[in-house]
This record gives sequence, C-alpha cells and structure tokens, in this order.
Amino acid sequence: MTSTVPSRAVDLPSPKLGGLDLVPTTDETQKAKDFSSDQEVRWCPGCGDYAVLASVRSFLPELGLKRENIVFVSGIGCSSRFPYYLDTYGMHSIHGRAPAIATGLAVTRPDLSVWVVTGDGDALSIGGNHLIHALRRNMNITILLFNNRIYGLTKGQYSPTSEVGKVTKSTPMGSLDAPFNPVSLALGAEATFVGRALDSDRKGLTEVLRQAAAHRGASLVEIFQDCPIFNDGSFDVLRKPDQSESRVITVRHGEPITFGNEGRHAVVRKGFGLAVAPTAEVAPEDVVVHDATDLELSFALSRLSDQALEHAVFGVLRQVVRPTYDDLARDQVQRAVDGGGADLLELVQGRDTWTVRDGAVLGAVGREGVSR
Ligand SMILES: Cc1ncc(C[n+]2csc(CCOP(=O)(O)OP(=O)(O)O)c2C)c(N)n1
Ligand code: SF4
Ligand SMILES: [Mg+2]
Repeated sequence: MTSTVPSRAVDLPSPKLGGLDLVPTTDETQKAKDFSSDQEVRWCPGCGDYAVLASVRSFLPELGLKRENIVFVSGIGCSSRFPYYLDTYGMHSIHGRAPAIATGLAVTRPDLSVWVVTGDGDALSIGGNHLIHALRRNMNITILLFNNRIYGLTKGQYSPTSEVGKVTKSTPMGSLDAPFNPVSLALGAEATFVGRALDSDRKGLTEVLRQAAAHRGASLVEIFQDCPIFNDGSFDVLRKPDQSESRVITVRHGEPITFGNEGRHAVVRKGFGLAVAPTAEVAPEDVVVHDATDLELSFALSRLSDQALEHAVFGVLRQVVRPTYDDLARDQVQRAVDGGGADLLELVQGRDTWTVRDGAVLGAVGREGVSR
C-alpha cells in the first residue's frame, strides 16, 4: 500500500553549525565497551533502563568524539543513575535541576557534548520549570526523558505522566490529575527538536539519538520505558506485534505517514487535527506527508498519541533551526570584550546607585556632586 502514496521532498533547513561541530574528535576506534564504566548496574532485573543504556553505549562510538568531551548530567531517580554506568564525564546532580546545570555547561564549554538524563518525575514535577526554559532558550543540549509513568526510585508513586485513575501507593483510590504529554509540552515550550522512541526498539531509538545529537539546539527525546516493578507492562501494547500493528506510527521527514502491515493505516487531516483511516479508503494525496518543520503538524501528531496508547507516534516529530542561547551568549560576551557593548563600570556605578553615609544620600556613585 505504501507505494501508492506519493512522497514529497521537503528539505530541512541546514544550520551553520551542527550540534557537535565544536566538540573535539578522536582518531581512535571506539567500541561500546569503551563507554562502559566499572560501576555495577543497580537497576531491577528487566528494567527498561538497561535497554536504553545498551543503545546509548553502542551509539556513542559513532560520534567519534573524545570521551573526555562528553558529559551526561542527570537529576534524581532510577533513570538518573545513568551517568554512573558510562565511562564519560557525568554528574548525578540535584532533583529536577539537570537542565539548569547542563545550561551552565553548554554556555561555558562549547567543546562539550552535553546530555541530560531525567525521569518523568524529575523532568516534569520538580524540574518542570527548568525543563521548559532550557527548551525555550534552545540550549545546545540533548535531553533524554525516560518516561515510565511512575516514580520508580521512591517505590511507586504516581507521576505527572500517569494515567487518570491510576492506582498507586500515593493514589489508592486512583489518580485525579490529567497527565502531561511530554512531546506536546516540549512543542509548546518552543523546542527545536522533539522525538520519541521505545526503550526496546534499539534501531528506532538509535535513529532518533543520531538526529538529536546532530541537531544544534535543545533536543528532547521522550523514551517510553518499562518499570517492571511498579508499572509493569505499561507499554506492552506497543511491543506485541498483533497490538502494535494498529498503534505504532513511525514518522520520517518528507515521507507519507502510513503504518501497520503493508502500510494499511494512514494519517489524514481532520479539521485542525489528524485522524487515522484505512489507506485503501483514502486518496493518495490525502495521506499526510510528514514535515518536521511544520509546528502545527508536529503538534497534531503529538495529540494523536493518547494516554490509552490507541496510537503512539515515534521518530522525529519536529526539527527546526533557531539560534541557540549558548552561541548567542558567547557572541554577546565577545562583543562586550571587544568593546562594542555595555560598559560594566557604567552599569555598576550607573544613575540608580547612590553613596549613603551617616543616613544621608551624598550623591550618585561616580557622579561627584550630584545629589538626589
Ligand atoms: C528535593 C527532593 N524531593 C523529592 C525527592 C524524592 N524523589 C527522589 S526520585 C523522585 C522521583 C523519581 O521519579 P522519576 O523522575 O520518574 O524517575 P524514575 O525513578 O522513575 O526513573 C522523587 C520524588 C528527592 N530526592 N529530592
Ligand atoms: S524501580 Fe522500576 S525504574 Fe527503578 S530500577 Fe526498578 S524497574 Fe527500573
Ligand atoms: Mg519515572
């Protein structure tokens, strides 16, 4: 069925710099084991975090970067133990604050590849504020948001991505909160790169990681991750072929969105949003062609992914070029150093600064004789 749908080439705008262009490379051949630390991995047996770790370890050699120029910053949670298990620089930091620490690193060290690992609780409860501002500012960092829809480390309380009605230790009668859709949230926060992958799908996850790392700006990658201890099987319908066939929608920029066995389902427009229809029943030109630069389309795709997982969209939903805060900030500092910007002394001793002695205002600092 897919072959009957015409493809429309949509070129992605190319930025002046790629995400890693200022990071030193190495000629040494690297392997996944070079990125494995000597730390014993302490996740529960069967945890989805293992699969993500394995994919990241095998992907990192592909970048060909000096390991000492890679840093993984995490917050607090099971997923946030990630940096221990990689032989790169890393920081297991403060609950919810990984994006803030990564922001500082990205601004001051353009020679680093900066990654954030965070959980749904870490990123969206206590860290919600830091996350949205890192995205809005378009820091040159890659954020991996492990979404298991539960607080794992603290033993099973509901999180901002838990389903309505979810019974947990902290919601014995069912959760009342409407959950976040992290992809919609990131798009609303003006993220320039938003993708999604499933922990067990190494190929799909690696492809999204590859594009996220190459992107200059803030990349948010939501990873659906199973917590077999406190939220077992939460994404099983996306793994079992008989059920995933009608649910998993993988998008690729410039390609018509069809999915399922032989592309028998298609994504079509419905009002201002999108819907799914049998490909055989729609005209080829009515099948939506994915355009990662079209914000409205990306948002509509994010809304196709509902809590019940009737549909879940994977791949790169959005990718656009916008100046990064870190590049702009360094440029502004350099212009100030070159003498073209503001005068620091002028700012410190400006009009709104006074000398006060013995309870009397003597005058503006640096402006002898001027009293107020
Ligand atoms: C300031 C502060 N508040 C609360 C906690 C308790 N706490 C630790 S991890 C966590 C949430 C972890 O959930 P998530 O981010 O989803 O990570 P997961 O364990 O599921 O990977 C909480 C509430 C803490 N460590 N520090
Ligand atoms: S509690 Fe859940 S998320 Fe945490 S390590 Fe165990 S299985 Fe993984
Ligand atoms: Mg969690």
